[in-house]
Amino acid sequence: MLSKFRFLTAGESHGKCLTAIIDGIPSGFDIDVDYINNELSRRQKGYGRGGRMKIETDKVEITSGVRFGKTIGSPVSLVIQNKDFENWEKIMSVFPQDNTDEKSFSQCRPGHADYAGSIKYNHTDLRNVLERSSARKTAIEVAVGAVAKQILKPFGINCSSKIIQIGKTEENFHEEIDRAKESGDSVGGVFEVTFENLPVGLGSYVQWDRMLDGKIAQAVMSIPAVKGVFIGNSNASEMYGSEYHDEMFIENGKVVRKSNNAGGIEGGMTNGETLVIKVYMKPIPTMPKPLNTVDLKTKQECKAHFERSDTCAVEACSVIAENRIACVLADEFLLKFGGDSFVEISRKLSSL
Ligand code: EPS
Repeated sequence: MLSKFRFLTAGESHGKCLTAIIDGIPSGFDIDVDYINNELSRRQKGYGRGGRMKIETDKVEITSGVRFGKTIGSPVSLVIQNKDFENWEKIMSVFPQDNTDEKSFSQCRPGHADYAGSIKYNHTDLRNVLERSSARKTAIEVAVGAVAKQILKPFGINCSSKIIQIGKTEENFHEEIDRAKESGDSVGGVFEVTFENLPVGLGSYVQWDRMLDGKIAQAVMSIPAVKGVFIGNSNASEMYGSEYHDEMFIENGKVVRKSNNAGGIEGGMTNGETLVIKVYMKPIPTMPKPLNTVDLKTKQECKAHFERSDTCAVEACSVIAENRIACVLADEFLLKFGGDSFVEISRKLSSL
C-alpha cells in the first residue's frame, strides 16, 4: 500500500514507556508540544474512566525530527512515560526474575484478546497478552495523530467529535454510566467524528487498497472495543436511491449539495463535503462483576480476571478515533500534495 505518513508504536501497558516513530513528515511544519499534550489529556477524560487515569498524566517527549518548534524532514519520534511503571518495575522487568508469578493470571476475560492471544503466542501467563492488547497503547496513537492534525491544520482542515449514544440511551449519559458502574458492569456507545475543509480527491477508486473509506474503517476498527464504522447516513440501507444520494446544483458557479448522506466520500475519494464517520463501540470486557470463563492453566471453569477498568470509555474512544483518522488523512494529503517541505506543498496547493 502506498504510504507517506507511516508510523509504528511500541510499549506495554505497565512497561516503562510508549514509543512511536513517524516517518515521512516534510520539513517546515510547526509542531506544538502543548497541543499534543492537550490531545493526550482529552483522551484521559470522559465520564466513566477508571483508576489508571488517576495515576497517569500523559505527556509527550519529542526525541527527534523537530528543531526550534518545526519539523526538519527526519523521522519524528515520540515517547510517553508510564507513571505506573514504578509500581511494576519488577513485574515488567526486561531481565530474568526468580518469581514470575506475581500479577500473572490465566483466567481469560471474554471479549478481550486473552484467549486467542494465549494460543497464538503460546503464553500460559495472560499478563503477556494483556500488556500489549490493553487500550493503554492508544495514548501513543493519539500523540501520533496530534502530529498528523498539525500537518492538516495549516491547510484549514479541522475536526470534531460528539457522543450520540451511551448504551441504550441517547440522553442522560451520566446516569447510564452510573447505572453500569453500580452493578459492576461496563457500557459502550456510539459517537461521530467529522472533518471539515478536506480537498476533493483524497483516496482513489483505481485500486482496492487506495479507497479512502476502507482505509478509514481499518484505522478506526484498530481501536480496541470498536466493532463498527459507518460513513455518512447510517440509515443508508433503508433508504431509496432517490432519498439517499446527494443531488448536485450550481450556485455562484460552484457545485453544491443540499444534503450529505454520503458523509463526504464517493467512489473511495473525498468529494469536498464534510467527512462524517459514525463509530460503534462495544462495552469494555474488563469488568468488576466478572463473567464466567475458563482458567487456561487448570482447565476449570472460573470467573474472569479483574484488576481495574473503565466503566465507559466512549468519550476517550472518540478522541482516539479523531486522531487515528487524522493519520489516514495526513497520509492521503501528503500522497496527493506531498513534497519535501511545507513551502513545496503550499506552492502545489495554491497552483490548483
Ligand atoms: C487504559 C489503560 C489501562 C486500562 C484501560 C485503558 O490501564 P490498567 O490496565 O493499568 O488499568 O485502564 O484498558 C483496558 C481496560 C483494556 O481492557 O484494554 C488507557 O490508558 O486508556
